[in-house]
Amino acid sequence: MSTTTVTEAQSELLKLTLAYDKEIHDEYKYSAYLPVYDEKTSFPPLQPFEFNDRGLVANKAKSNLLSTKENPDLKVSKLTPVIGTEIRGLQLSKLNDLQKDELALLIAERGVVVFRDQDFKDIGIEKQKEFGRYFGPLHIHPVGAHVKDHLELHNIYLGPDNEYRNRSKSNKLSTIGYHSDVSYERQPPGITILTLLSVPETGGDTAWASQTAAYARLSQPIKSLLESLRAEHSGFPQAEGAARDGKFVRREPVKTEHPIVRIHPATGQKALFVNPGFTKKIVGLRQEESDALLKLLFKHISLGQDFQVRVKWEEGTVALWDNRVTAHTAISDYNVHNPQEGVRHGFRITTLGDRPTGVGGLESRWE
Ligand SMILES: O=C(O)CCC(=O)C(=O)O
Ligand SMILES: [Fe+2]
Repeated sequence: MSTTTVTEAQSELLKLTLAYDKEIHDEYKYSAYLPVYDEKTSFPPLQPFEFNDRGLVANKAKSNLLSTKENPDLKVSKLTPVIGTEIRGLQLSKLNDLQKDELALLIAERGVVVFRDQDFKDIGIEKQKEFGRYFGPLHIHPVGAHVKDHLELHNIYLGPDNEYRNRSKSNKLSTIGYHSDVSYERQPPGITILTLLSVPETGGDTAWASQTAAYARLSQPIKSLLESLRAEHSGFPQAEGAARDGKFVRREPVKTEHPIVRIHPATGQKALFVNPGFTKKIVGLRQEESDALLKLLFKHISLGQDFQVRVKWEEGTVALWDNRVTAHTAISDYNVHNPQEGVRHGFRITTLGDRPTGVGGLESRWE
């Protein structure tokens, strides 16, 4: 991987590492979105804030968002019975507030909503951020690459000039790693908006698992047990790994104990809130008990193809998911060194949500 550190001699010293090879992106339309690391700006711990879920005030029938009378071009289809809806004929960039409220509810109900043929990638970074902010404050990733001058745009990039996203997978049997985005945060993300700018001809799909269905499938005794427990989600391994790899850690890592069964504020649905990416142990159990129970749940989430959906990206696709009711994984099955398979590049806008609440008011807590 060739990365260069350029120190720009401007009024202030800006230390910026380019995480791509300039030469192979000469003619790239989205070169302003290529991955970089600001190695100067650091952030204090995230502070509590009051979160208003837009889905709470939405019209349940979604008559503004999904009206075919108003919009005869609209095509809405369920990708599977349990999770995932695909929408064609509607531009995210043109939605009014009532429609956005209904969209927030639809995402909560369906887990992930995939919009095709979008102009979202071309509306400019300020408008992209403004769209995200409607749903919640934007998260700045503690260690990830981002878009130059916009730390809120977390970079997704895998190409011949930067294989860093696959580093931890090189000694693994597969690239699958189900997670809920940065679930270690005190008020972890609600809606994530992922836009791809460059899509391999084939490969590089994303998969989501429904955590409401995963919860619903469990037997009553296991449900009852889990509803009384919290699990620890940790940002430490990610931050320590990044530091080991010479990356800048812009916010100190945290650990948070979240209820294992979480209630979505807008739908009232219960969902499992543990994931193999960030959940380290179940609080209050013996080590072997915690290990066994987490292993059971991670296997359940990862193997449940009958409550998962796999989406193939197209030019113009934008996917929006609710991290409170889903887990997801990138599928890095293509050969980045084959020019026919190409580069996969995009950006993620991640909105923060509520402090998780479980059954009987069981709340997240931390030291
Ligand atoms: O690239 C993808 O398909 C998903 C990436 C992802 O999970 C993430 O950045 O959170
Ligand atoms: Fe993710």
